[in-house]
Amino acid sequence: MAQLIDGKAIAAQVRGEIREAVSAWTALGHRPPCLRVLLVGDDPASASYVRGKQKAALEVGIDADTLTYESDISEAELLRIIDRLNRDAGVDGILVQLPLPAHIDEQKVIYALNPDKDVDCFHPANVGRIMIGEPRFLPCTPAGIMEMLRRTGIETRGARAVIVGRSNIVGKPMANLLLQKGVDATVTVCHSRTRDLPAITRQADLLVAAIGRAHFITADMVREGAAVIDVGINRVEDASRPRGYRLAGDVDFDAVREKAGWITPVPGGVGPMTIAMLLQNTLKAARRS
Ligand code: BQF
Repeated sequence: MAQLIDGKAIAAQVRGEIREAVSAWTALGHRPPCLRVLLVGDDPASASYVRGKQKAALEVGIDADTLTYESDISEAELLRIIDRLNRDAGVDGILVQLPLPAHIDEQKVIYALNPDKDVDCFHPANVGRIMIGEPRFLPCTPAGIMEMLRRTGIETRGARAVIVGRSNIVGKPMANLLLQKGVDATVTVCHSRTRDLPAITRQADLLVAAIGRAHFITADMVREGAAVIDVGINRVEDASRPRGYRLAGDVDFDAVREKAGWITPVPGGVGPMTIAMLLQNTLKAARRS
């Protein structure tokens, strides 16, 4: 039976430490770290994530505000807003909530961010810095997973890590962090075209599931005693819930927990750690400026 990795509790501890660090920073006479979140359109999931981020930021003493725009805002207008925030010395961190409406080129928006204020760590300059082992910011979800592993005492040195999913937000940066000197995992990245996926995932001491399909990782794909990290946030129909759905990860939790050594739940696993790392990046941005 796997040990549960309580991301919610670990994230609360990390937020407490950040709160102390923010307090020490302002005690030196600095203004509080300042985060501006840009939310475009009315996607309920995005709005909910943004509310959570702003609330968490305010609670640690970060000056956080969300700027919301109609879904028909032009790309040019959004770029002008980013340019204004880029040049505002009172703003440390800028987060553009993704996805953006189809008529806006996300890549163009990411390139427009001042890399010094890019607290999501999506700008190519920041992505490149991670690859060469000189990170400025760390990508929030992969960094949250690393912090969880460290605080749980899960060994990565020499471990066989298998990541399922190759997104720019999770899979690829996760591979890079696990490859860093001192972390020292041996990394395999799998995806939808991987041949005989179960044979590869069964080799994993550390399995990171970032596929985006509920219950995709089944018990037969997991090595006995492996650490299983579930990044998935999927809505599955559940008539017994008030909203008619519940959240499920990419891992078949009930079956896999019988076989794994450690496992993260959904909700309450990776998600809260992601938010804690956003706060850490914002504090980092303030200290650097
Ligand atoms: C939890 C996200 C897919 C697409 C865009 C806490 C979050 C989620 C879950 C959260 C996510 C997922 C975020 C829990 C931010 C993580 O208690 O389990 C927090 O807010 N996340 C996002 O901003 O955009 C996404 C997933």
